Amino acid sequence: MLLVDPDDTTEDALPDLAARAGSVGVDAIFVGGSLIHSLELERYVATLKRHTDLPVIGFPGAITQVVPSLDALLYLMVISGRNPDYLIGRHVVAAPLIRKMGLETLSTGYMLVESGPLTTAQYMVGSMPLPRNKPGVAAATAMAGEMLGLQCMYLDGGSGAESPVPDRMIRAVADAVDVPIIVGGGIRTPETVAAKVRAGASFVVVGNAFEDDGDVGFMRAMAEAAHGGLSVS
Ligand code: 1GP
Repeated sequence: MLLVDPDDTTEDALPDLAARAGSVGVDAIFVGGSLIHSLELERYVATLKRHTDLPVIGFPGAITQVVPSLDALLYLMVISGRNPDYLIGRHVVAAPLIRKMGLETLSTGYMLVESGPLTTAQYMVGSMPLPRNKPGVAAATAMAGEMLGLQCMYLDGGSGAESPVPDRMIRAVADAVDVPIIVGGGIRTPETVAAKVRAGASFVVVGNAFEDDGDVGFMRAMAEAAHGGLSVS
């Protein structure tokens, strides 16, 4: 998955980025961020959609990022945290809007994982991330999320994380639940992508690394690693 943050990628850059994503084997495009200053998100997503056949999925850090031109929306419940606002409060506010827009929701157990210095996402949700050396806690959290009916789990070190989610934690979660597992945050090399997939990730999300290096060869190597084209011993 390619993550596009509208504050970091301008609307002018979207046609080229969408073309590259489509040609290298990206599976879907996530749009969102913890803090977005753009006032034109609806137009931004519509522009992106005009230039790609890939699904464009909202990854909202706030209700203002829920726009009708999205194909679907990650309906994120921050189950790593204990902040009721991110467990149910914002969902109540957003639900009538989402229904009115006719947006498909993908209910997601969002788990922020300790990854080095505090990330924006960790700070914004106002709750502690999962300790990175406690895979058992992550597994129990994912189990609870699955029992509550969540459709997928997202283990996230946060944008620009110093250290990605540990493989051992991904494996523990993959052993504990049957739903797909999305992994992101601080993933910058094909080797790391391959390791996350081998540990049990169904999808790997990359944002910062593609902002820093949008070279088509690099993007292709990352996509191929996600699809099993790179084995890591
Ligand atoms: C952040 O998982 C995403 O929520 C992607 O992180 O920008 O560090 O790739 P990066």
